[in-house]
Amino acid sequence: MFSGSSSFVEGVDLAFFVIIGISLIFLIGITFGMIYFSIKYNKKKHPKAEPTVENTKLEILWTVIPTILVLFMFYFGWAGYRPMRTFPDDAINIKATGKMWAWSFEYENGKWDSVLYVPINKAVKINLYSMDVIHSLYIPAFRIKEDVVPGINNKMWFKAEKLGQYNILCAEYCGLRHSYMMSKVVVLPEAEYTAWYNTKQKVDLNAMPGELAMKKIGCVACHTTDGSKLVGPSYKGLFGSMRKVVVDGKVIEVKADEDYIINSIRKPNSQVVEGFPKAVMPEYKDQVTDEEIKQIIEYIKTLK
Ligand SMILES: [Cu+2]
Repeated sequence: MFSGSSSFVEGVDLAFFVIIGISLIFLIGITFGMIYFSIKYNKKKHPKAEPTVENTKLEILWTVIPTILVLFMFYFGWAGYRPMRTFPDDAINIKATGKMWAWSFEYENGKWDSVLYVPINKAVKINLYSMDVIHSLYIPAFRIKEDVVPGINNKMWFKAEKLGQYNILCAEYCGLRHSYMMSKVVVLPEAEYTAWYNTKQKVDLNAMPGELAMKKIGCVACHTTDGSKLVGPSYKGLFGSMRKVVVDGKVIEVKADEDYIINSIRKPNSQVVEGFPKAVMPEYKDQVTDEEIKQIIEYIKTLK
């Protein structure tokens, strides 16, 4: 009946239209019933009220009919939902990481991207991880949405059935730049996908390891390298500069040396740069290795 961009579209849309259809019948029925009764039992025609005390038949009827209707709607909802929770064994595994405020997708061969590339007509299983707060991976065109909760390894799967690009959104309010947490899923023909998968990670040869690490970790969702302000301060001219930071409510001046940068990654809220919101950045622990921090520092040094 419905054709869509994933194998779930039919079931979900059917449940949606069944529920909307039943609601619509009731809306029309109740509205006209109200009008009819208010004319029929008008005060002018019936000046004295005659209340009905008990009507067993009516009570049975208004218990049985809604029960059947609710079970009817439940059936369609369940039928549409069950395949989403039945994971096929031959699915491709992709790890999706949500963080404030970007998505990244990592493949079995270590390749990663901020855009989700998938082959057509092939089951794709997404393992969901959060680096900080609760996010929700939402692909409206595929009719799927799943919470991304720190400490809980949620998962979802889908089979894309139409080539093209579809939006990915975060559907759980996760802070200041929640609305910027968008990406795309690109559905490719199988051969094109395989070719993409097997080409080495496109690495900008001119880029320093620190720059690549920052892109992968997602630092650039909040910090720029060109001096412009996002949620957090820019990296431009950072290294070696004097910074006014708020420590325990007091503004002090510190030098942005290596320890300062390490501390800003590991314990960002112990020294927030004056004028920037407090407690926005999560503490990065095992999400960033010491080696990566070293690379990041080397890169920041070059941003004069
Ligand atoms: Cu989010």
